Amino acid sequence: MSTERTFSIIKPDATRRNLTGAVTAKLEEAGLRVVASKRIHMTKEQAEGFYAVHKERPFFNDLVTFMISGPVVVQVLEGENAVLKNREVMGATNPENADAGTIRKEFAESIEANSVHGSDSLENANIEIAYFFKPEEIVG
Ligand code: RTP
Ligand code: MG
Repeated sequence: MSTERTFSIIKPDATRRNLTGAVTAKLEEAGLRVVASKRIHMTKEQAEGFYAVHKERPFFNDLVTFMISGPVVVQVLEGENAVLKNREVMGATNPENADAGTIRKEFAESIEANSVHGSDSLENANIEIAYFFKPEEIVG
């Protein structure tokens, strides 16, 4: 077991429905600690850069449009095996396939408007954290 940091986004469908606290409670109940958090409205350029790995995918333009459709909350989460733990509490990308009790099962509206993003590896977590946060904004 090792203490890790991962990166999370509470997506526009969740902020629109005032679920910021409800989503964060799920993360905390899973043993993750919010060590940085800010509410932002991403620019198109920021969202395109963040999702650059998906730029050849058919859903890329829709995803960027969705991610800039309202404010999001970007967070750094800390805990034992934080990357995997966060993926588990998020649930499957498509809420129809998500396990009971997961964030996406309880809150997601669709495969796109699925309430949360979470880093899929420790390497990507470090890249994504650095994309949105300065080191001094993270307080462990
Ligand atoms: P995320 O990156 O947001 O944590 O989600 P993920 O790993 O479970 O899903 P990924 O395959 O990385 O896709 C990124 C986000 O793109 C949207 N998406 N739309 N319309 C579609 O078929 C489709 N597929 C994916 C979702 O918002 C997904 O979370
Ligand atoms: Mg992903």
